[in-house]
Amino acid sequence: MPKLTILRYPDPRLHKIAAPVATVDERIRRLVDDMLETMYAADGVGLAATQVDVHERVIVIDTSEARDDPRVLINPEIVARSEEMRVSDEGCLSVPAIYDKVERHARVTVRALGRDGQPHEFEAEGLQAVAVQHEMDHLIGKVFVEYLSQLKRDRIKTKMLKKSRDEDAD
Ligand code: GNR
Ligand code: NI
Repeated sequence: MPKLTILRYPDPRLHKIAAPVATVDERIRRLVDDMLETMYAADGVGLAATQVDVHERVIVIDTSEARDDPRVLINPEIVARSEEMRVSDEGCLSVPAIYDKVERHARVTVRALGRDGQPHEFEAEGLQAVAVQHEMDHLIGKVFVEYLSQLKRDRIKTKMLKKSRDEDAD
């Protein structure tokens, strides 16, 4: 079992703003490793520190088919975004079993520090571009359901609260 627990919507801690990482030290490297373990165990394509109740700007992503290409983004910044937008179905480990359409930039260029503390830059497209934007939203306290209508969001909230009550009863 991974050491970290993933917060579930509508937990208010999912709306906290993450602070920049001052130094990529042993504590941050340990967090990154624990987040990767948690992401792989949950079969996710990404995980933001916010989701494990750590409010610092750290993201892990792996959108590879073989699940063998971990990307670590510390203090990420989007330095360029395509004008072209794309709608795709999104899900979130913090909102299990809910999927809905969200519009995002089709391509984004990201600058971030890696696990080694060195800056790197890359262009993401397809699912990786979606994941980068989805994870960066988590760092500013935003969950994808906030792009949906108020009606859908209220329904999701009710469903999630009922589900956690049912689980508590087990
Ligand atoms: O695992 C995940 N899959 C996913 C699918 C479509 C769009 C976004 C995502 S991210 C999600 C993992 C997660 O919740 N990261 O915050
Ligand atoms: Ni998510």
